Amino acid sequence: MGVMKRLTALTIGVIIYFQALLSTGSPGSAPKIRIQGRTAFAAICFVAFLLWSWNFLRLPHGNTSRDHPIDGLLTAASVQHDAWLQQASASKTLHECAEEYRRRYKRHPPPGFDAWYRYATERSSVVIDNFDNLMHDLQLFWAIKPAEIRKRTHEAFGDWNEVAKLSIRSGNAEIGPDVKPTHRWMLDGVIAMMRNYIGEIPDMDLGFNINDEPRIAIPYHDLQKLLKDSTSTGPSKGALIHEFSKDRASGWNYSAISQSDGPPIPFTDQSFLPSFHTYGSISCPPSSSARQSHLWDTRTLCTACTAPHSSSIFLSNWTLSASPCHQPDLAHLHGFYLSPAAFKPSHTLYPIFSQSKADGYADIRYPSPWNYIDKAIYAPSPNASLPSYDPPFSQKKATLFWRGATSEGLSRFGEWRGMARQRLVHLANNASASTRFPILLPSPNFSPQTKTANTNTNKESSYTIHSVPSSLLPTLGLNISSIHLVSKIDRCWDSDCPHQALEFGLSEPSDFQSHWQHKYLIDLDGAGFSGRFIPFLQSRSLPFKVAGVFREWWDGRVTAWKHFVPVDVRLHGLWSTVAYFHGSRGVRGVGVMKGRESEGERIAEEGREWVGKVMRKEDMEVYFYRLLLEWGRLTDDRREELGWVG
Ligand SMILES: *[C@@H]1O[C@H](CO)[C@@H](O)[C@H](O)[C@H]1NC(C)=O
Ligand SMILES: *[C@@H]1O[C@H](CO)[C@@H](O)[C@H](O)[C@H]1NC(C)=O
Ligand SMILES: *[C@@H]1O[C@H](CO)[C@@H](O)[C@H](O)[C@H]1NC(C)=O
Ligand SMILES: *[C@@H]1O[C@H](CO)[C@@H](O)[C@H](O)[C@H]1NC(C)=O
Ligand SMILES: CC(=O)N[C@H]1CO[C@H](CO)[C@@H](O)[C@@H]1O
Repeated sequence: MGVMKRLTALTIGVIIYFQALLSTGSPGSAPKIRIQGRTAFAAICFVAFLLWSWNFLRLPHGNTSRDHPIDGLLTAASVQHDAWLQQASASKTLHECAEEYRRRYKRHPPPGFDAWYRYATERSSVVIDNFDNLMHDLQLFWAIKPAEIRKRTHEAFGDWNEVAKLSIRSGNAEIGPDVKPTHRWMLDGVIAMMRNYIGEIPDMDLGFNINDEPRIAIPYHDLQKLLKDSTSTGPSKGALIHEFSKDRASGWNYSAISQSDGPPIPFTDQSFLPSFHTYGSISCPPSSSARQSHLWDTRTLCTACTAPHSSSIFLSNWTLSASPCHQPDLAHLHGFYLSPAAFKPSHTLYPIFSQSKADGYADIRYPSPWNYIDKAIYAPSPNASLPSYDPPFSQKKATLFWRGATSEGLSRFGEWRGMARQRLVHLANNASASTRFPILLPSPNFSPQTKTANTNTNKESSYTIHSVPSSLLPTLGLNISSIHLVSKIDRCWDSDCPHQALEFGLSEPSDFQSHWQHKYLIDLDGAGFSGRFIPFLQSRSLPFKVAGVFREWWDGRVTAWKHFVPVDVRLHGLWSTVAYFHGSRGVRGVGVMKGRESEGERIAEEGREWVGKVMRKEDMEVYFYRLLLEWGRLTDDRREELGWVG
């Protein structure tokens, strides 16, 4: 398998040039892919040749595999999901749940754990044991004294800092004075999410990141020290205090906190600057390829970057695909790393609550109010003759659908060429005829023609990666995408605006509820958390989620290949993934593949059912409630003695 993977990867690296978008052109030059005269002539001859005969495809350009790797990924995903569910929801009583907590996290549960448990079980929370995301996000703060955490919380507030203050005192929440009206919804959503249990939350202040982009990236050596200092060896044995300290409010009284000369400014403004090497990969080991290689040839696919999290050209490990450490090329593949639109980060561990973060960041994730207060909802019409109706999968249009804006980052010097959204739109609409895509199709020797001649076909039928020029995609039946930017080109300066408009063309905005007409929906993160992924999961359509860089509170609750289809941010396996579900008509009997529609429908339905169990508003409340209890303990001067033992 290892050898095969490597061979396949090598071949793909040589044959595809889909990343051409990001490697050509310089500021001011025409934004089209420039093809030199001779190359163009050769390309035309080449395509003509291909159209005349499918022979090219008969030459296996990659290695073959007996089964389609996605078959294996689907099976593995079911196993993975079952295992996850079992450990996430094992406890049946409060006592078991507390024991499991101690076993997992090597501490006693925080005060108020019993009330939290009641709240969660009354709302039928399936997930009762696994809050690893939350615990992971909070871990480092055990290395900092509570008074220091409170001081840093205070220092982080402010209009310029783009951190909004929320104070909880005696069961009431109050929004700080600096919050911009445009971001008030976020804090209103936060308060709504805690209103049922706010009486149980101890007095404290919280700092919410009003930007989409995460804020805190700790350099590797500092991170190792924090990790070392924060590790618990086991629940304390001594006498425990079962309630939060009574006088907590005074701990948040900042006039008592000594200040250095002038107000400290914890953040620096790094908007519009490349961020991968300064922040994105700074927490990776110095020996990792992300820290070592700064230059990248963007014309070729970095197969060393994809191999660890891929099976053939398909994404096989969702968790690992988020890690920047083995992916130096990410620096050029996402707007957040190329030129973030609003980015005020810090290398110091400030406590910042964010709606999502990139792997390696130390923000504290909480469920996005965007979803909680219905900023984007799944609300199909019950009337089957309206476009907002959500029909059964088989009755939907066979379309791979995406609409969005260029909001991933701000483009000044042609950075847009590397941004994932722009690359997707280019790939779907504007790939030059000679751009070739790797598509795994049945091997020529085992084409249906051969099969008819030789009815005794054995199970050896294998798949080969074919290098298919974009001009042949429609012939295969893969011209099913409807992928466009809408309204206007956002977040650009000077000539980067008209250049993008010229390259992409723009379509009319569409009603969010009209998504459900389509079988395949693409979700591609922009500047931060995805507002639409939960509605996509709720629908009967099949979400294709591009593994961009951001991860949210729910990571792990839904499983890639079980509840949604993951796609590598480089997009090199996109068409082959589409072909798996949609099938390929082939050319002259070669490359024919029956689409696994029923698998697509099954994933869509399983995702729909599952999201209704673990990503409901109630689940967001339960997650946030537990997060706030943990945070209450972390900021309590007597935190080492606090604990719930029952
Ligand atoms: C995926 O990657 C993670 C992180 O490296 C690892 O712990 C996990 O075992 C991997 N999963 C599979 C199925 O290989
Ligand atoms: C459904 O929508 C169609 C088209 O607008 C309309 O003619 C019809 O009356 C609607 N049916 C119901 C039950 O509302
Ligand atoms: C796309 O495929 C359909 C058949 O499914 C065909 O009729 C149509 O002409 C194709 N469109 C393009 C742009 O090739
Ligand atoms: C790219 O495709 C879009 C949509 O088909 C079109 O409007 C635009 O003009 C194309 N761009 C170029 C440079 O051909
Ligand atoms: C065409 C090709 O490269 N085939 C190779 C596929 O991989 C096996 C080993 O797994 C090699 O033996 C083949 O030569």
